[in-house]
Amino acid sequence: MHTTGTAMTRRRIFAVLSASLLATGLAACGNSDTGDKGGTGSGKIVLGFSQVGAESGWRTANTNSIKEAAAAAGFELKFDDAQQKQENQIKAIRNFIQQKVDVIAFSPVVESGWDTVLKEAKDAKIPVILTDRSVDSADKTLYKTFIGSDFVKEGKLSGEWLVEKTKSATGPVNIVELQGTTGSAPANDRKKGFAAAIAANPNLKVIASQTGDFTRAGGKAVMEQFLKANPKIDVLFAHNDDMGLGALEAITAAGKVPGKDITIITIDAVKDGMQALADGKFNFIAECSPLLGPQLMDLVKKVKAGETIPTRIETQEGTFTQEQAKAALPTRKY
Ligand code: GZL
Repeated sequence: MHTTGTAMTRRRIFAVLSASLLATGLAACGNSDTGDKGGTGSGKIVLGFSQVGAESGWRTANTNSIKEAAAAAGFELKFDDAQQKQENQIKAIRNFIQQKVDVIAFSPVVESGWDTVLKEAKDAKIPVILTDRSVDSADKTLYKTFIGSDFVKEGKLSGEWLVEKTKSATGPVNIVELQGTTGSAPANDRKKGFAAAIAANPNLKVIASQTGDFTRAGGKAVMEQFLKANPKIDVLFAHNDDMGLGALEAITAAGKVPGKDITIITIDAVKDGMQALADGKFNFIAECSPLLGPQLMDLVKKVKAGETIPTRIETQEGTFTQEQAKAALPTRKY
């Protein structure tokens, strides 16, 4: 077919234009693909996670849940262990901002001192999700949501069980308390809930209360001091299983029988704690689930997609007596 010069020129122009439009389109798609999925160009959603540390069995189970769920979701996970130091978490969050991750999630080791770095994340248009522990920032726009437990309720359930157990006691019931990390939401709120639950019973007295920093070593060292300073201790309330497990060593070394001479109440319900409960060394545990990974990844997807999510998501948890621990142990996931 004979094509005139003008028609030929028009065809060539059309061909060149189409090719350049196609190339631009692909590049735009490629850029938006990289741009949408964080600055790493991996093509995946990039999640920056700052973890408190590795202080307890609960924390280990929580870390495993997050890593496994991120892998299952096909996310690129940038994971940082802050060794229980707030300055390390702030550094990690700033690194995530520089790396242009898609979403930042973290468990704040303490409640205060986060506004500046969270404002930096907000200015960088990187959404933040709080997991496990919360912050006391007045500005609720600094994070998208909190997912975790109701720590006040955990303390309240612990206190209510003790009130019921000691209702026929006539004399004073001396309680010692191993607090979690000073300034952390679980330590503040569990203490608050427990104190409120026993307040109406003047014979229930907290005669000593000190932090064991959620670790076994801390629980053992502080319990040794409690035992030296207080000849009559009837109850130990430990803010987590690990401090209770550390205290067991001190109690036994002092020639006392845990679970009998001293009633022991803890929080978490990790496997070692549940074993101590089933063995009669602990008397009651209020559960605090570390298995937040799958829910967190679902929230990351929704936040990345710009969907609206609830501002607070609480995990469902129970409590365990010695008999219930024996029944539950074989199927415990953590
Ligand atoms: C509670 C969590 C606490 C656990 C401890 O959600 O932050 O920190 O109770 C852990 O075992 O160390």
